[in-house]
This record gives sequence, C-alpha cells and structure tokens, in this order.
Amino acid sequence: MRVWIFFLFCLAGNTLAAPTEEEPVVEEELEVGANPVQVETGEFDEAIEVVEDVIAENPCLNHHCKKGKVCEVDDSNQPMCVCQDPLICPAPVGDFEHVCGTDNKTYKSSCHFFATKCALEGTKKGHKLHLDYIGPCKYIAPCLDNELNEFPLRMRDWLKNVLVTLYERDEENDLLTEKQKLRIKKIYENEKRLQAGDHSLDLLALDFEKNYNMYIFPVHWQFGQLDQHPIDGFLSHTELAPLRAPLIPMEHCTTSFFEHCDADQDKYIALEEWANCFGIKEQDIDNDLVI
Ligand SMILES: *[C@@H]1O[C@H](CO)[C@@H](O)[C@H](O)[C@H]1NC(C)=O
Ligand SMILES: [Ca+2]
Ligand SMILES: [Ca+2]
Repeated sequence: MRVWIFFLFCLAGNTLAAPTEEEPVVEEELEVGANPVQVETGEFDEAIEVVEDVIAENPCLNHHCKKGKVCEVDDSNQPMCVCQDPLICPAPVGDFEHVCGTDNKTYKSSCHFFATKCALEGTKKGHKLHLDYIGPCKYIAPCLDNELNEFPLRMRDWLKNVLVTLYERDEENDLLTEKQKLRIKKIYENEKRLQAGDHSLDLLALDFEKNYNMYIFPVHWQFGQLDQHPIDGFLSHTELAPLRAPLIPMEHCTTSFFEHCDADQDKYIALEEWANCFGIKEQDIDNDLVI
C-alpha cells in the first residue's frame, strides 16, 4: 500500500517535473525506489546536459539533445548531438532502475537503454527496439481474452482513484495544478462516486454507465501524463512503458490492449484512439482536458 501511495506522488510529481526537470523532486523520488514512471521519464535529460564548470560561451549550454544523445562541439564550434557512451551513464542505484527493452534484454538504467538504442540508429534492430517496461525483464503471462475485456473497466476505475487520492493528499504539496484540482474536486465531492475497492466487473460496468462523466477527465489526464517524450499528441511504445509496471491493474495486458486500441495501426496511440478504448464518447474527447 505504501508503495502504491508513493507511486501516486510520483505520477503527479512527474507532471511538474517533466517540462522543467526539477532536481529536488527527482532526488526524493529516487529514494522511494519503486517508482516506475519517474525512472522512465525523469532525470535522464538532466544527465545529458553537459556538466562543465560554466565556461561562458559553451555552445552546448543551451543545446538540448534527446534521450541517448549528448551535446558535443564540432570543429567550427557548433553544438551537435552525438550518441552517448553507455559507460558514462550514472551507475544505477538499485535494481529498480533497470529497464526491459522490447528485445527482452535488461538494461542497467533507461540511460543505458537509450544510449544503446542510439548506437543502433538507422538499423532495423534499432528501429524496432523500444523501452518496454521499468524493471528487469521477467516472464509476463499472456493476456487472456476475458482479461483484455476487463482491462478498460479496471483501468478507468484505477485512474479515477489515483486522481482522487492525489487530490486528498495535495493540501500542502503542489502535486496538481489549479486547473487539475478544479476538475478533480467535482469528482471528489460527488457523493455518488464509487469508492476505491475491489469491485466486481458488473459493478464497475454499471458505475461507468451511471457515472460516466466522472471518468472523462481521468482518461484525458492520464494521456497527458504519458505524452511527454515528446509532447506531440501521440503515445509511443516507450511512453506507454509506465503502464507496464506491476502497480497498474492487469499490467500484463497493457501491450495487447493498446495494440488493439491503435485503430489505424500506425504504432502510436492518438488521443481519439486512447479515449475510444476507454469508452469515452466521441463528443467528449477534448484536447483541452489534457492538462
Ligand atoms: C524474457 O526474459 C525473462 C527473464 O530472463 C524470461 O523469464 C522470459 O521468459 C523472457 N520472455 C520471453 C518472451 O522470451
Ligand atoms: Ca508523445
Ligand atoms: Ca494510431
């Protein structure tokens, strides 16, 4: 349970940390040790920023490179991004920093993973390699058909509870933005809300039907949480990696579920595809709710 709560914090911490990369938050989270989301998306960008005693005109200073690359200055003093040597990745603090690639190989950290992927750039192997999930590779039970049908029901309920829990605990921390709080407040204060618990599928389905409006925002919110690398309105296999963490209901169905959601089969999940998969009606899909 404790771990679960930490996870919630980190989910929210991520919202704040993602664009600005706040160091203190990251430090704290690392100690938690069980936060799949943060390990994936958090401080890696920090690490690739060139660490040098500020030389006034280092062209790399404000030159941002994507994951797996570092900035170097070429002969004519121009910054350029080159693949990072995995050997200069910070040593992982523990097993929880390990990640599993779609090649079912365990990498020491997401830094090691992206450095390796970068070295394979332009090859078929590199193209096919994605970060699959956080943690060492393990056996993942196949997702059965009946479980696949249950996935959206359980996931929706879970998302709603994640948000409500964040809201309850947000008094002094700034885990949520004002806009988000306003939305969640409505859900939180609704007396008809189905409380967190181990509910039957029938009850979950009935609640979705009766209290449909309460699920619209959580589904959008999660999309925005995941769409970070890059923020482009599409979720890649790598961006979905946090949902393959053991704290997520039926995490072994994540891949099957989203493959099935990818209606146009372009390997990315657009907001419409995402919302559709969770049973949100077309007229309720709203980019402005991804906040
Ligand atoms: C992936 O690796 C894990 C751990 O080494 C192993 O248990 C599992 O069976 C592998 N999965 C596949 C699909 O090969
Ligand atoms: Ca994206
Ligand atoms: Ca798609």
